[in-house]
Amino acid sequence: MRKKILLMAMAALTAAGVLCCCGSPQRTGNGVEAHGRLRVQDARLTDEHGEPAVLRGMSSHGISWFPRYLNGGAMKTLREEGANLMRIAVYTEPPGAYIEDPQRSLDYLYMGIESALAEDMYVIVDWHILKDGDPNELADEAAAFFDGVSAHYGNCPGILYEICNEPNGDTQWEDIVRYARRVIPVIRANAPEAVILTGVPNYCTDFRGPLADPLPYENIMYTMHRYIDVAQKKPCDPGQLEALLDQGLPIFVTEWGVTLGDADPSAEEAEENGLRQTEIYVENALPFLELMADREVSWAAWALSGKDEIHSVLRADCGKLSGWTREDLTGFGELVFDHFQ
Ligand code: IDC
Repeated sequence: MRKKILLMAMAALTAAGVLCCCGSPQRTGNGVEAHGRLRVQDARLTDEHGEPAVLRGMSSHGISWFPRYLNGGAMKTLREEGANLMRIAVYTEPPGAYIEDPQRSLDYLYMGIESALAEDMYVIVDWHILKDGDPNELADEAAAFFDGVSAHYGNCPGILYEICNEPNGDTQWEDIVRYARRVIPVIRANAPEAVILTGVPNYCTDFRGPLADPLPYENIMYTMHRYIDVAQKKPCDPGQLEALLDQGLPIFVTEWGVTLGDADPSAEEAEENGLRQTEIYVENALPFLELMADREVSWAAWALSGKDEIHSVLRADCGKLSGWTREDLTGFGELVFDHFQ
C-alpha cells in the first residue's frame, strides 16, 4: 500500500516535470533536463526540441586509477563551471582495469554515472581500449559490459555509449564495422534510441572509412581525438575537423588535450623533469576550440586528474577532490574550464 502511494506520488511529480525518469531534480540550463533525449539529425547532435545540443565537459582519467574524481562534489564543481558532460573512461587493461577486475571498474563507473546524472550532466560510457588496438579482441567482454550498463539505463536520456576508445595498429575500418555490428544491437536492445559513438582507425584520426562506408544505424557519431602540441608557440590547424564537418560527417570530439609533441626531442625529457605547466603554449589550442564552438561540435577534454603529466587539468600539488578554483588548475585546465560555456 505504502509502495503504491509512493509510486503514485512519483508519477505525479514526474508528470509535473519535477522528477525526470532518472529521478534527478528538475533544472534549467544546458543539461539533461533542458535538452532531454538526444538524436543525430543532419549529422548534428540535436536535442528533443529539435535544437542543436552542444555537450562540453571532461573525460575522466582511467577510473581504476583516479576514481576519486568521480564524486558528487566534483561533478557539482564541473557543473557550476558550465560543463554539461562527463566522459567516464573504463580502461580494458592493464592489470587492475576492467578485464582483470570488472566488478571494481563497474562500481566506479556506476558511482560516476550517478554523480554526474544527479548534477544534470550527460555521461559518455567509454570502453577504453588502447593497447588492445582492435576492439574485436575483446568483443565478447564489450558486449557483456554494454548489455549490463544499457540494461540499467535503458530509458535514461542522459547516457551516451562510446563503443571503443582508440582503435590503432593495423585495425581497419572494416574491423570496426564488424565489431560495431556485434555491439550496437546489444545496446539498442536495451536503449533503442541512445546516441552511440565509435572510434575510427589510427587513434581516432583516420575518417576515410566512415566517409565511404558509414555504419548502417541511426544516431551514430564518429569520434575525433586531437592532442595539440604546446611545446612550441605554433597555433594548431583545425582544418581536418572543418573538412569533415563540411563533408557532413557527424563528429564528436570525445578527447582533446595537449601534448609536448613527439617530434620535439626535448619534450620527453621536459616532461620527465616536470616542465612547469605555466611555460607551455596552451593558446595553440584556440583555433581548434574556436572551430568547435562555431560549428557546435561537442567535446570532452582529457583529463580530470592531478597526475603529474601534461594532460592533467588539476595541478599535481592540488589535493582537492572538488571545489577547485583557478589556483588549482594547470594552464591547460584554465583553458578548458574557460571554454565549457
Ligand atoms: C594516457 C594517460 C596516462 C597513461 C596512459 C596509458 O594520460 O596517464 O599512462 O594513457 O594508459 C589517448 C588515450 C588516453 C591517454 C591520452 C594521453 O585515449 O588513454 O591517456 N591519449 O596520452 N589518446 C591520445 C592521447
